Amino acid sequence: MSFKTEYMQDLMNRVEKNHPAQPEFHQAVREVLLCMEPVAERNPQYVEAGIFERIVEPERAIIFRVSWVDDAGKVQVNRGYRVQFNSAIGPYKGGLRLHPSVNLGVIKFLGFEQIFKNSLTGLPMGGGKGGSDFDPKGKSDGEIMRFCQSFMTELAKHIGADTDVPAGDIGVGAREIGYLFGQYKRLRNEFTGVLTGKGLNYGGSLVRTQATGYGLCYFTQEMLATKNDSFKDKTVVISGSGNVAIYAAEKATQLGGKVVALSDSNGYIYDANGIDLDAVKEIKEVKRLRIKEYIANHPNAEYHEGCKGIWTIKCDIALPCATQNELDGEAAKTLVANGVMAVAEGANMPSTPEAVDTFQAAGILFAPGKASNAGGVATSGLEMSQNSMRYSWTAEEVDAKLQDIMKHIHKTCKDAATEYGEPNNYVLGANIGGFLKVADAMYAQGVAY
Ligand code: NDP
Ligand code: 2IT
Repeated sequence: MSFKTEYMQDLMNRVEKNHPAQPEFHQAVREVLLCMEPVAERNPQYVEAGIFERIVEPERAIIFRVSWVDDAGKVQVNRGYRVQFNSAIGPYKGGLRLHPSVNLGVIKFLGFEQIFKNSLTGLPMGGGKGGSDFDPKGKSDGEIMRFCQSFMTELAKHIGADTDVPAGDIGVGAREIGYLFGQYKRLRNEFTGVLTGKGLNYGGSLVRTQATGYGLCYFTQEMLATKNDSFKDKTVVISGSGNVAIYAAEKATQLGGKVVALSDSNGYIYDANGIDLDAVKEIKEVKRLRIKEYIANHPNAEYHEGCKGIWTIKCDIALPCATQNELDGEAAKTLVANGVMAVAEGANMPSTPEAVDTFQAAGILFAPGKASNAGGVATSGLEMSQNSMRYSWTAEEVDAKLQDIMKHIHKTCKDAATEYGEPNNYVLGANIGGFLKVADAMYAQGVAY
């Protein structure tokens, strides 16, 4: 796809020039700006107010040294980031990622996506993201704790329950949120909802752990319903085996699907009988081991080295839930040739632009992550509400709200896509549906931000 207007092409050129060597950020911006051409045409006030130029520039990006002492007594240094991208509709909100591949461009792409995702939830949350190139793999609990405490010692200066509310992402789950929260409380002498994904006995919300995966399946269910179909008796392939993948597998199974494959960055497992999810939870959540361990107690299952091969498995529904650009054009062609009917992104930007083009050209249902994985941050928003009220909803109450939100996001995408003449284009619908609320808020608030 290429730009039709000089205005958007010029803006894209400027983004590439002003943010050099940040390919993931360019990719995320390009996808959104391509969808913005008809919006700019119908809304000249956005062009006049420079909304497009402003929305691609983070309000603030903080980069800091994180030094910590490892178990051998050696000083280690990592780099920490928090990109506070857009606060037009609420406090900055978005996760923290701990992975060696993290750099400023990756955090900017994630923070940019988060603006539109958070807007789609209908809740008052701006967009932000953070993290570090720290690699949690193979680290002891003590090392993780000392890293998180050092990271928070700087981050605490920039966040707050009404300013910026981080949460988990790759490499950050309940354990890390606990250490981060403890350090924030120690530094500020304040018990507030400054992080989400907290433990249930200190301000966490029921269903937050499950929310991204469950929400992904609720969104997929809505898409399938437009074709009078459902998860029932469908073969499902899910990449990753972390928080999002595990709870996507749980809900897909509850809705009648059969999940036959999961992966990690080393390889994938295939179990034609359907994955034994209790075994996966034990391996990944309790023991923190590799997915390969699954075959030790499941003799009928197969393990294959390399994570990309998972897309060669024949399936009806594919849910990429690992990381960005994990599903390329070639994998998309194989999925389509094998008869896939729906692809919904649990990860952020897991499909390359070539893969998205392939799915759309084939006319299959395709849900972009900023719509289909929004259940996680939506439930973070519900955690913030409960913290403000100093009250907790039951699991049934939270789950019902999550289902409503995912239905609402689906409708917002569908309505925006229809209004702009491409009713089946969820990428267009999600970008426009997410953009309008933020753009109107920016417009109303004047030019400074
Ligand atoms: P986890 O850390 O719990 O799990 C990540 C999974 O993805 C692991 O199986 C990991 O394998 C795999 N993975 C990570 N990096 C790579 C890579 N470079 N290549 C192949 N596999 C990789 O993270 P989450 O489940 O929380 O996050 C998964 C995705 O979902 C991310 O894109 C995240 O941004 C997105 N997301 C998360 C939300 C949340 O609430 N947690 C909300 C919305 C989106 P390995 O162990 O080998 O690294
Ligand atoms: O990508 C995401 O939406 C997340 N990692 C969750 C963010 C949050 O604030 O719950």
